[in-house]
Amino acid sequence: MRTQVGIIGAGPAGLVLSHLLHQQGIESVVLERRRREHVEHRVRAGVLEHGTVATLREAGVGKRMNEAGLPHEGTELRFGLRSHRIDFTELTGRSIVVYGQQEVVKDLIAARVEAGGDLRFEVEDVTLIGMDSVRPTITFSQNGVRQKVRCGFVIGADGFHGVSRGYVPDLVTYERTYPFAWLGILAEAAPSSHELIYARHTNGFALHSMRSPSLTRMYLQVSPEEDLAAWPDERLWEELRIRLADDAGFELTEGPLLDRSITPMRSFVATPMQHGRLFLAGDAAHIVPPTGAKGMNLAIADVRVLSHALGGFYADGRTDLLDAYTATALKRVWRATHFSWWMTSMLHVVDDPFGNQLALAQLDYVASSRAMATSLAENYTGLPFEQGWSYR
Ligand code: RFL
Ligand code: PHB
Repeated sequence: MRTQVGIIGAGPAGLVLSHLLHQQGIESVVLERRRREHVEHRVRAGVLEHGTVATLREAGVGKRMNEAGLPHEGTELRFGLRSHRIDFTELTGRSIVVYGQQEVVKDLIAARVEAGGDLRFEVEDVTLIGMDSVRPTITFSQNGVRQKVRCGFVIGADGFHGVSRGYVPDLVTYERTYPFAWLGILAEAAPSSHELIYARHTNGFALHSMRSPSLTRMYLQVSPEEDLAAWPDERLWEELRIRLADDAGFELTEGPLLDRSITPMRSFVATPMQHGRLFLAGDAAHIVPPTGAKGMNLAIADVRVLSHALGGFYADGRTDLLDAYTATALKRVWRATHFSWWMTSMLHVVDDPFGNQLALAQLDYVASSRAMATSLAENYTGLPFEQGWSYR
């Protein structure tokens, strides 16, 4: 088999890239370890930045998002029983859309399948050969048969636990783990507020989010060693009621739980994001804690840069855009890494009285200063892109 771009991983990074390349007449093969049903049903991120929404619309995969996505023009910060609204639209002229990552993934898979794209699920033992040559090759097994794809370029979009990052020699990594995790639930219950609520309570952080007018997504700060079995439904609801309470009588709508999981929190950045003709994108190269809602947005921002650079290579033989990939992508990655770390530190309770007082002072400042609120809104809705995703 031959292809122009071999992509490992059918998460948001791999699928968006395959679609954007197709829009520019560049062919790709996507190799995914899991079943299609599995990747279409993983409950993960939910917030799409202004620029992510625009990218999906421009690329012709925004139809369902336009119909079912929930546009949000602000968010709430809650602490000391008081609510403070950050008005994104008033402060920045931009807004976000709440639309589940698995819906984005479904839309992209449907578009690739409809266009006759080569997507392969349930592949095993992906191995990369000759990444520093002009004919990098991927080998893999499918249904017990070993196969080979000769590529022009290979994209490692295989997430944090993928294999691609291991093929970049002399990788430098930067990492921070946090002394807490998020226990996330999906409930069949109408959202209790029109907007997301980021709450800091002395018991810990809580987030009220949603997926649709009948599905609520919520998170609780817990210990990284926490056992899900210690959280029967009644305890979960009780703790959510305590942490999300305000002085205006906030009431939480309850309903049956459809999903629950615990996610550890980590910041991680690997550089360079390229070795020869191998390029890393999304979680394969960097992870942020979910407090800033940046993970999926960064993955899509990376592949916008790659789509433009690969477009330049195939249209005009340019290599300068590809050579600049690490620097271009990391500029945004480090900004989002700082923002996610900052939101995380401000909203979580730690075993450090000094740290907790600083966090409260910071929250107070955001709630009372237009300049600080604008900074939060600008980062949350997403900084503008420096270039388009299409080379032409
Ligand atoms: P993904 O989505 O992890 O996709 C990588 C794909 O590669 C496949 N894969 C392989 N395929 C073939 N061969 C191999 N050797 C392979 N190894 C792995 C995997 O099966 C998978 O399908 O990475 P991508 O595309 O970079 O997208 C990144 C986003 O998924 C991620 O940043 C966000 O989901 C992070 N994240 C959140 N981000 C937010 O912005 N807001 C959130 O609320 C939020 N919640 C979350 C999250 C991530 C979670 N994880 C990782 C468990 C909640 C959870 C639970
Ligand atoms: C979500 O809806 O899953 C969500 C929203 C905002 C975040 C993190 C997760 O910061």
